[in-house]
Amino acid sequence: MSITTRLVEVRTKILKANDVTARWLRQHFQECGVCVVSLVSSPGTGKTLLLEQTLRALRERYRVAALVGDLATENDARRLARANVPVRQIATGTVCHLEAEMVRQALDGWNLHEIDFLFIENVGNLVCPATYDLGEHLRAVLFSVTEGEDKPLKYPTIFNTADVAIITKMDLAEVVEFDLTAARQSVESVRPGMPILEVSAKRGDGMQQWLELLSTRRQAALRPDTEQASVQQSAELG
Ligand SMILES: Nc1nc2c(ncn2[C@@H]2O[C@H](COP(=O)(O)OP(=O)(O)O)[C@@H](O)[C@H]2O)c(=O)[nH]1
Ligand SMILES: [Mg+2]
Repeated sequence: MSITTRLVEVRTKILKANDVTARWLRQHFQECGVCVVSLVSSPGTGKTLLLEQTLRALRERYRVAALVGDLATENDARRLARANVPVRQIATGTVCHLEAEMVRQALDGWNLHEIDFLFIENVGNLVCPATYDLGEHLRAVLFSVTEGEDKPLKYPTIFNTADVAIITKMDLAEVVEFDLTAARQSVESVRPGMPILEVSAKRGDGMQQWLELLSTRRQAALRPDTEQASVQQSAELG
């Protein structure tokens, strides 16, 4: 057996193990009535700032918490903790994405029945997180006006695994001559019909639409018939 063949086999096994844990997490989240939302983007796109503003806005109506992944430091967890909600950092070391097992371990000791929304900020990377299901109900992929309109064309896989695209830093759009039409077309060509939000977490643009989308998705995700369907699907798969 060649080295290449063995590497592929190991990777397949890891992905399969991740899917099993992700399926368990999804069912557990459903049973506890917690809606789980993950954010993924390149480093510096604005995940943490958007999350901080989101936590501040939602905590008036919902019980919210967050997990945040980075290779090193607790910086983002400290920033998010300013919203006065439970936050935990996952330091991945050399790993360029979060895995379902890391999420499972990070939740140890938290009573998920007491949380309405759990947010997960993934490690800044548009490649590796694409193939790792975290059991989330909603995956948001972000790209900022300073990164170029063709990000979706360059990284189609992550856009294909996400449920909503968020264009961030809209307050800078004019100064960097961002072509919004081209950016929207990039998303549309990779993932026709995908909802696209235009947001500036700094100035507040688009925050209302984002918060409304979260509430609507939470209701849909946790409807009893969805729960039933998910349990049934697990039984069939299991
Ligand atoms: N002008 C502007 N800057 C932003 C916005 N969102 C984030 N930033 C800045 O971009 C930098 C990276 O943001 P951060 O939230 O840490 O990105 P992350 O690496 O994706 O978590 C920080 O300096 C933020 O203040 C925005 O909407 N507008
Ligand atoms: Mg961050």
